[in-house]
Amino acid sequence: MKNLGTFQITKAFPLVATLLLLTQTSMAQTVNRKILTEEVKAEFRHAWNGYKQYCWGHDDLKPLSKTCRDWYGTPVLMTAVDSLDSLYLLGFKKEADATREYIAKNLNFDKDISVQNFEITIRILGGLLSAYQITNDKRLLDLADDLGTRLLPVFDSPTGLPYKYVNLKTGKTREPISNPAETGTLIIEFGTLSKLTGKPVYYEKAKRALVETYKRRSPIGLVGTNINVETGKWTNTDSHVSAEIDSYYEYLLKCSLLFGDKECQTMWEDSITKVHTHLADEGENMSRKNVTGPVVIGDLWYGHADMNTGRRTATTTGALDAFFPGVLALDGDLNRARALQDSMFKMWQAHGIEPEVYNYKSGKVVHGGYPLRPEIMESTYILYQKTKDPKYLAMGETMWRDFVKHCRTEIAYAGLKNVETKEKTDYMHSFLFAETFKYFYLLFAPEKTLDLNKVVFNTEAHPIRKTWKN
Ligand code: DMJ
Repeated sequence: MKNLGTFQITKAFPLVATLLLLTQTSMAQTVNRKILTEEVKAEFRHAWNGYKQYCWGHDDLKPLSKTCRDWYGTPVLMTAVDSLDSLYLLGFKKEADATREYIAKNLNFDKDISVQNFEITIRILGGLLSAYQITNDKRLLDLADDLGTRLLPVFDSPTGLPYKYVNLKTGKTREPISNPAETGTLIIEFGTLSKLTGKPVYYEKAKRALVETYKRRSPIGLVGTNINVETGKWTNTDSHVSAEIDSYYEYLLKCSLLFGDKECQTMWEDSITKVHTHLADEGENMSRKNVTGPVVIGDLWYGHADMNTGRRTATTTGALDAFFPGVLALDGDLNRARALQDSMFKMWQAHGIEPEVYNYKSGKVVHGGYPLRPEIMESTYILYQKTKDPKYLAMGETMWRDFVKHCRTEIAYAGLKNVETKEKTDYMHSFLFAETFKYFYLLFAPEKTLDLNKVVFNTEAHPIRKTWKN
């Protein structure tokens, strides 16, 4: 019995495992990356043209009614900013330059609107910083600096944990009930802003929020779903790696990768151990004891448990949870990453597209929406980069074909109301351009397109490069 590390498979399955690998490899040999790369570009262009034709100057396109949505009644150019670095990456330089010009001339944060700090940070602050690093256009950094200053009042709570909303003009904050994803997914953007402007305040405030979240972990090392930023007390003790917690874990790791922050590394290492101990759910094909080769078969899922007792509260996962194999792979835990990715792909294949919430024990869809989420493509891309196993290209191709088949509309792309009926919903999130198309593209595009070792993606897939010394 050979130990391959943290995750293992039973001896009873070597033949099955080999056959599985051979099937996947031969499937993968037929993947034509060049054609797929061109297809992704063409579909990106199709959706972008739809957005431009109907909603240029507005935040988002509603692709069925061909109308527009501005998140706060007045535009903050959500889709334009979120898409900018993707436009450059996919090679649409002329379009990207024109969009950049439009943003530089029209984006203005001096508005009497109360915005959600998390969403504005990951989509707009992250988008501006990434595009600045690509273009060196100082106007983008100035916009980011102005936005960062206007967001800073969120941290003025008794605990240093950020309020959910802040008024960009008055600095008035609201909504003290937050969650680890919103209190702990800020350090990549605010930290980068500090490094690029030389103003330490951004890093310090976001880092404190991350640490204050971690400090409130339970005695068994888990965090809950909701926390009051004024009292520092948990208002919902359900623990998981899904909505409202997910990217807190992602940023503990990425903070250490991008900034070399040792405290972040320690917090990540401690937290991930507790997640494996209390949240992992291993199916009957999975064993921690026996191992025969590099192929992991069987089930690994991460469910819900009470943060204080570790008692299992739900056996649900979903589209958002699919970021987790990618994070594990980034951390070098390839055995767990591979096993979990296989599980997530099973969830996708159950209906030819993944649901928002899925019960992995019963195989039932709990919430059937699919708002064009990118997490499973992100993990597929990272796993392919880390393993070069062609099975991930084949996986990506299957998902790409399903995605186009079910989500394409006459003028753009639409999320699904229900993955079982495939009925569409009248919305196209900006993360379609920022993330979903980008990860598909990066999976299939030539290896030299982007070196994963040289960038850290924020949770909205905006690549950040460490261009500073320390
Ligand atoms: C994105 O805005 C980000 O990836 C965030 O971390 C989670 N939700 C969406 C995509 O699903």
